[in-house]
Amino acid sequence: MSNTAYSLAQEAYAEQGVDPEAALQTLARTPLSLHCWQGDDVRGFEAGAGEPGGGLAVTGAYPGRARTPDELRADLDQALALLPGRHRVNLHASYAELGGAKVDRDAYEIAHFRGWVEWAKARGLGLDFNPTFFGHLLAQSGLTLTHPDEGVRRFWIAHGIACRRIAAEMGRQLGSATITNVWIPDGSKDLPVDRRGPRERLAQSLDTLFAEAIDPALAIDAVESKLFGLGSEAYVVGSHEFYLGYAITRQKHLCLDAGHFHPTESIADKISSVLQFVPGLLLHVSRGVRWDSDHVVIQDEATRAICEELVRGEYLGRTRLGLDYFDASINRVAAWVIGARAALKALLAALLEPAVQLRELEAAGDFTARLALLEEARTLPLGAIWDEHCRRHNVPGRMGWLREVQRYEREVLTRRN
Ligand code: RNT
Ligand code: ZN
Repeated sequence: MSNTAYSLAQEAYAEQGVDPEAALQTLARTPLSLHCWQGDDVRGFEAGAGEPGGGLAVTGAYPGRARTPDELRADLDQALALLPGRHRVNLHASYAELGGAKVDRDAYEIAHFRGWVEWAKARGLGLDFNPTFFGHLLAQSGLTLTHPDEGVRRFWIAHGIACRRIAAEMGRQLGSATITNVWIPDGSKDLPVDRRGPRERLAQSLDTLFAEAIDPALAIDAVESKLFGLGSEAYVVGSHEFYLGYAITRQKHLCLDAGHFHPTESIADKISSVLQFVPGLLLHVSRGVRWDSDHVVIQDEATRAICEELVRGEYLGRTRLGLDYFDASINRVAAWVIGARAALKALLAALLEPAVQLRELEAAGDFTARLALLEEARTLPLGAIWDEHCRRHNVPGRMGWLREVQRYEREVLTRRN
């Protein structure tokens, strides 16, 4: 039955000059980096771990939050089993397994991530990484790399340096370059008088943090901006302009988080601009809703537009796609799967665009037909191609995945409380 649907869909796409087989090949080669922090409400596993702080607030009280690394890995296994293709997992330093050792973040080592690396290696997964500049005594003021106290700044710089070394070692052991993303919460709730000092300190801190050269085959660096956060409504030191300038002058990857701009501003339009000047992009695919930047990704206009730009500009090779959201009001494993499948479907839709025809129409100045075809393409049978993709990768199609999550909830998640 599904094969019939697939061949009919193939015909429909062929009529528009599109080859679904080529689209499926590209889709299968494109990994998403699954953010570990959806599974435990951004808490991590350090001693005394609790609410994340840093302006990150997780709402909802759905049962089943992962409380240990083993639980989180089991939940990730369950989510990954429901995604077609081979993906990656994105860790924060706060997910270190310290085994009771009294070691602070400035001294973390690869040994503290051995459990994660072995788990990833056994599954052929790549890992990505983030220093954690929140949820710590020395981040309680809301300032880290920009703190006026040099000692505090030095602690956070040392943390960043430690994390880059860990990331490189992860990349070496797994045979796939880790992307290390620096995001800091630093900012001010109310109108600051000095906007310059913190930004000067941030540039200096970052230069020290990044001073050590690391083989890009092992690890690459990204920097992530934000417009405002809870508690940093009036001023965020690491703004878009700051990091755009920083990434260009230091040739770092720029991380664009879809929820970190004005509500009507799309990161899709930024891609072809910034890629003129930075070596590569990290995308935090997320969904902003009013003041929250981290709702579960869906196939909305913004997500589709991002994928269209990546495909149209042939930028997939220079882009790392990561998810970044946290929702504790629904089943957390389902939240991963819904967001990841939505992102993959949006990418598939972009790969199935009648690109040749659209470009011809545009070149000919026929903007009437261009708009008409863009609209027509939206109702081409994407679902049948997606179902075939799931079938080939042995994962449940349509709503079949939800039954798996519901079983997992009954058998595993509800027993955690
Ligand atoms: C915060 C940033 C950042 C975090 C994660 C946990 O606004 O988006 O990427 O969500 O590092
Ligand atoms: Zn982000």
